[in-house]
Amino acid sequence: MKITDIQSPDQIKNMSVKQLQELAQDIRAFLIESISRTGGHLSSNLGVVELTIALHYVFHSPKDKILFDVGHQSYTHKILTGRAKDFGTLRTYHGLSGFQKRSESIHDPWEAGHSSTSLSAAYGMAIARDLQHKHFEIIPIIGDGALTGGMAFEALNNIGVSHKKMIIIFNDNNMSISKNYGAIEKRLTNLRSSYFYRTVKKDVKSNLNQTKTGVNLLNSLSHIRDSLKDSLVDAPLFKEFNLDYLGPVDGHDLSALIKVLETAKEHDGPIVVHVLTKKGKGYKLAEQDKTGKWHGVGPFDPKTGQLLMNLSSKELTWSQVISNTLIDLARTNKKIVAITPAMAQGSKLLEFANLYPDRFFDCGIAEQHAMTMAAGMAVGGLHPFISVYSSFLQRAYDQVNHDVARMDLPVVIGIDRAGLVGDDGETHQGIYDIAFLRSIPNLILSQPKDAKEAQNLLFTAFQYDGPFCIRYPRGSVPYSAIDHYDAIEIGTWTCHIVGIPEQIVITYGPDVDRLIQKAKENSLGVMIINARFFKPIDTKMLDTIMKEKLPITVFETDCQIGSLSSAILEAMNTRDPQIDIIGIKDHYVPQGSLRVLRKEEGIDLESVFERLENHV
Ligand SMILES: Cc1ncc(C[n+]2csc(CCOP(=O)(O)OP(=O)(O)O)c2C)c(N)n1
Repeated sequence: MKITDIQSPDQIKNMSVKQLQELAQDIRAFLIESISRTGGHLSSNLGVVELTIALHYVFHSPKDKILFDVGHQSYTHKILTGRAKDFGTLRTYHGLSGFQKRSESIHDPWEAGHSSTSLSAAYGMAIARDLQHKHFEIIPIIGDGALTGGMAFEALNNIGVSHKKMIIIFNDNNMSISKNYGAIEKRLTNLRSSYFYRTVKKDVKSNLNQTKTGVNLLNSLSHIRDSLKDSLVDAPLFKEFNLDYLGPVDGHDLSALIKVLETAKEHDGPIVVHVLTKKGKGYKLAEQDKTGKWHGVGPFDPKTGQLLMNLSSKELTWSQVISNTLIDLARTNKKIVAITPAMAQGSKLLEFANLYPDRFFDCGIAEQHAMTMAAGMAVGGLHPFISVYSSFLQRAYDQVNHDVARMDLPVVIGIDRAGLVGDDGETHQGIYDIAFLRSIPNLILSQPKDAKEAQNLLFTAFQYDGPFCIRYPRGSVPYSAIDHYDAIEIGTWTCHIVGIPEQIVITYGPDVDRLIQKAKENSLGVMIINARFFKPIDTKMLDTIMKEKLPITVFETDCQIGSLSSAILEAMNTRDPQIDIIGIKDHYVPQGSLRVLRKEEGIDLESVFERLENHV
């Protein structure tokens, strides 16, 4: 079958297993060819081809709801639901999304991009279904990486006592982006190995026996029970959550998959189907990958595996610049430790991990825990560096505020992929962190304009005894290692003059130099301000440039509400307060009665009235 001819999953319903196997091969070839041109999440998708075919064979989408956790592994689902013809537009503007997307297809009941949400969403959908007396299946598919995210366990904690019917597919490929870490991973190793001896296991006793729904299932399924019996093993991890369990099953064996899914479908209540898949299946380089290089790739030559876009030899990614500097600083500063929530590859921390294995911590997909752990390390006398992608830092907002900033702890937060990230779309654009961090007391928030400033900022951050954020974008920058570090005075901006300035532009990050270059090329007389601190901002510099009486443009590349322009307008307003703003200042408010606190903060009615009288 021509892959692009598939319009609907109905087309595979009458296929034989052999035909489905051929389809799987064709889809794999299509994925490799297509992703090699567009880039995308190669390994994860190659791993779930048979699983997705089996899901669409057994269930009836869109009536039944298939939810992929993160959604990065939903390409075969897209193909089977009539979207193969659009794969040339994958992850491009107005093209096919790299994740499930509700606006894209009726077969996408949910959308994500961030990890570990599928179980909560499925549970919510199950509650809505049952309260409205509707009847359909809900099938979340969650990977072993995503299962390290706390949200998944919070959901399981509810699901396990709910008796809501749902089939949780546990897609276990023994990898997150790179190696998966933690106790769960260890526990799973035992569970996985049961697969290898299941065929010789004589007296298999399923944990299905141990819950009420499990007994029902076994009774009602006597006809298929025997054939499945060999697949049923004790599942300690899921049993603890009161969940029935089937598996582990070979995720590349279509007949086994279909059988186990049909069984699970009969089950009344939540059930976990444990599926063992091979990440990168069918593409040798991806199969052998242990570091996550093939998890998400740019365009490549499928024959050689060579990436088609190579950096110039003088450039490094921003993440690499930060990582090199961190490695250098960590040589002499033994208090430095590095933390990543499952992004060692993307954040370029693998070299640090190799050099300082005792000082490197991969927490799994657990931004909240990672941030509080950093705070704990700081209390314990270390000076942690935690690297988090800007959009994933949204997860750790309370931990930055409550655990790091409130106690004013020396934690350096590297905000990677800050600003627009491009092809991963809405969920990954790192454009909100300035706005959501700026309101947190005690926090320093900065962004370098070039690699030299990045190195000096990181050096400065480790000189500072409090929370210090450095954000840096996706992409690369000309780099050479500096031979000595210069501390940067916190809260200072720099001024760059091109020609005879007729106007002023305040901007930040790599756009500073781009703009200088462009102004020179166009003989534009302009004063360009490098606003390398968003908090605190350089109010002295602001005063100086205001005196120039030149038109000022704030050029920001992140969300406009609450970011640099807001900071500037707030500061300007205090100098010429036509608008008098009354509110709680930039600090943590201690305990006290509301009456006392309102008075102390100047937001009680008397204080407000006094201000009103003085304002006229
Ligand atoms: C909150 C959050 N943190 C980090 C990521 C980056 N990320 C995307 S996929 C992935 C690994 C997921 O592993 P797994 O669930 O096992 O799926 P696999 O790709 O192995 O199939 C990570 C860490 C994310 N999407 N969301």
